[in-house]
Amino acid sequence: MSSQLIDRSVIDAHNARLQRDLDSDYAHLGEQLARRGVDIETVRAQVAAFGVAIPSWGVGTGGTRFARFPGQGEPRHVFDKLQDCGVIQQLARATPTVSLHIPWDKCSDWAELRQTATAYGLAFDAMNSNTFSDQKGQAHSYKYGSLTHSDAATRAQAVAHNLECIEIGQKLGSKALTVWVGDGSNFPGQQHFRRAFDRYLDSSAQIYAGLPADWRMFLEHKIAEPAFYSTVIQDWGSSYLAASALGPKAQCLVDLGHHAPNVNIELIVARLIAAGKLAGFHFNDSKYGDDDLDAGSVSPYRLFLVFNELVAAAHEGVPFEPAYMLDQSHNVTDPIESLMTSAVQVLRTYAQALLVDRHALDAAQDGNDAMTATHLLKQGFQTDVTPILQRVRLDAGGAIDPVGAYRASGYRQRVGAERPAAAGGGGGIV
Ligand code: AOS
Ligand code: ZN
Ligand code: ZN
Repeated sequence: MSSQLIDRSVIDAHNARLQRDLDSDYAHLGEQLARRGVDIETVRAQVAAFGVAIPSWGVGTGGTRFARFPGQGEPRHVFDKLQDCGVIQQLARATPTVSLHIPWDKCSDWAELRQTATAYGLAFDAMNSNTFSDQKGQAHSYKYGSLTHSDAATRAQAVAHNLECIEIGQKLGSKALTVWVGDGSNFPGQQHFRRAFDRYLDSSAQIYAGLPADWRMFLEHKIAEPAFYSTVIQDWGSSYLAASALGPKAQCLVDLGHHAPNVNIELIVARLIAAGKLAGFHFNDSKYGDDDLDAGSVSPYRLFLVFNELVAAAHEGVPFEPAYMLDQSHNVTDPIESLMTSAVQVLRTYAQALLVDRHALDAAQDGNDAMTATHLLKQGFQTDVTPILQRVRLDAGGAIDPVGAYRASGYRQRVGAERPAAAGGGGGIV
């Protein structure tokens, strides 16, 4: 099985060429940080302990509402997807878990899937249900909604599907269920807002009742799409109301692309942390809407400001345990390259946020010194932490330059020959 992944000798040869430069860059950065009172080894250990999950659907080409242009060697089923995730983890060492989507990732032997994951050094993150599209042979259509549908039998079917996702997740060692529903309306007057929300609460309470004791339920809000006039769980307000009504195991998941333009997402994150309701994140980037561009590719400072809230809360000892996942749609890149790059970007941003002098920031805030406060954030954001990231990968057995090593390995060409062109799992809605 491991022969399917990247050969150790390819990674070693690649690292051997880069290690001298890394050593000198790392030493130099260590000196710079020491002058600021920051111990590079402490930062390195924190970054090494950080992981972000890969969505199984991310390793296929996403596509849009208009078209999907499959790439070479697209994964044909969940085992292929897992193999690609194994490569991402092998080289970038930042993504120890995979998040599955049911029914896209259904298979006939969950025990075998779990064993395969373990062999690749992977475990399973949150399970994702799908009641936003109809599956073959399904009795009731989700055209007019799922958990909030006006018809009780359709709601019951959607509840049963979520309970099945929990059941599968238990076989895989998952500990959370993420529920995103696109339910809503396309015309003013089409839907009774309060009744639809009540139906959501009623249906999700039935799912919540099926959660094992050590599981959490992540409610993912999204402002619009596929419903373009109104969405039932459209923002963190509705999500928070629902999570509060359900109970302590229900929390609010923040997908960075799911807000109105210019919304202050880091402020939402701070509110959810304060309320004990932050489930975690779907990282991606956007320019216009739920674009699902690669994390930090357009607005890296916005991502930094989110991490600044997380690091501040951790520094202050606030109890919280966010789940981190990428949720991107790759249309013009090799998904493996995008996912490695985005995982590294997430770690980079975390490292930058760790560099902020929290005590100096507290003092600047208390003293109303806006210029110093904002300078302290910029100082962290503008630090090139690349040597720390490279070192963390090298120490964990990964590649100093994951994309370079991946290209040198010829993995894509190899799976291109092994996997005949197929439609691929996972659609254009991410
Ligand atoms: C949809 O816009 C969301 O981002 C969800 O997370 C969705 O379930 C996932 O992207 C799979 O389509
Ligand atoms: Zn998402
Ligand atoms: Zn989305």
